[in-house]
Amino acid sequence: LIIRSRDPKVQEFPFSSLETAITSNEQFYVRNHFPEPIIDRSAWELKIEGCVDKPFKLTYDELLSLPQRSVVSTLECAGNNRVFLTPPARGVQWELGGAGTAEWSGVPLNVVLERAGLRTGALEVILEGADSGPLEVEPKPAGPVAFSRSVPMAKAMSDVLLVYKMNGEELTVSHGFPVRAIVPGWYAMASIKWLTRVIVTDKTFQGYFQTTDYAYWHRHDGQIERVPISAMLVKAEISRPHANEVVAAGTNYRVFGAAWVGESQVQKVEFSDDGGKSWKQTRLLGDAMQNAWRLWEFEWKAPAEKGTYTLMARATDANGNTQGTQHNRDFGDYMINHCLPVVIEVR
Ligand SMILES: Nc1nc2c(c(=O)[nH]1)N[C@H]1C(S)=C(S)[C@@H](COP(=O)(O)O)O[C@H]1N2
Ligand SMILES: [Mo]
Repeated sequence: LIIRSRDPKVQEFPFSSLETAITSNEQFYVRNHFPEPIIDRSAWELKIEGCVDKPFKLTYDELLSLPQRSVVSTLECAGNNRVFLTPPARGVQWELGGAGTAEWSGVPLNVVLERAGLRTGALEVILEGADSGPLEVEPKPAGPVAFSRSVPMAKAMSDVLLVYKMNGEELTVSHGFPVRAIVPGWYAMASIKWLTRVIVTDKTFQGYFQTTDYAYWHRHDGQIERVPISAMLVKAEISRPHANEVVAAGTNYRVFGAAWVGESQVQKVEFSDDGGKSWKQTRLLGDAMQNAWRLWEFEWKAPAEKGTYTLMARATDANGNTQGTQHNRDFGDYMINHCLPVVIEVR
């Protein structure tokens, strides 16, 4: 993994090493905001509280005894690909590897919400982690702020999982041991690690990581509104060739990558070797999957003429959404899903 920051720990998956749809636990990127909490599983409890009839606490063993489900889901950091922004943006300089795909196993959130009994007016579910720290904002909050996000009730009841296994193994500390949330199809800031509280609320959550950070400007009907980031936008990334790779002129090269989208499926991926002027259809590998990336390949004949070439991939989802040529400035330095150039040398 590529170290992007030591404190807090931020590590990137070297995307040019992509081989399989499932990312191994060792190769899975890490994005922390605060020091990692070390939690003793026998002391861990999950509080289910707020706008419910019967608030209760769950121990780790109790959680393991509840119905379990597994889902293959891609996590992508909302700031993935930030290094491609011009002018340069502040924050983690993610290249292509602020994303990974794993099989996550745990208890559906709706199981514990139903046990608690939702009160009328229950609107959102706040997920809170055990980690916290000071924020870089003015005015500075009085005490440390926990990492927390909310999901609307419909999402909470449909596919959110309280996860204790990643690719069949116990979660590691960096990925949220003992329990994390997985919010399938959403940018990964919603998949709260070191989960300790589930708070049902009848108001829209106004937390820092919900409204100030990890939010964007949404324009509609002449209005502009601050909206929390949610589902992943459609995206294809090229794994090989990687930037600055030297490819022999006139040879056959298997271009390879992955493409994904949240709450939909990838329908096609196209490839361009002329900076996006012309496009050719690539071959999708494996099965179509909701919320998980799909590998793709393209048998490319490298140009006979030597020089610098700009390769691009472009994905389209089942709703017809496709990638644009420029970053949407209303998204700030998040949700970067315009076609990314991979500049290579043909020699
Ligand atoms: N408690 C907690 N949960 C968190 C975070 C965090 O800092 N604290 N980071 C979020 C962000 S921004 C991302 S991209 C993912 C990263 O998950 P990973 O480290 O398992 O890849 O965790 C999310 N959940
Ligand atoms: Mo993230």
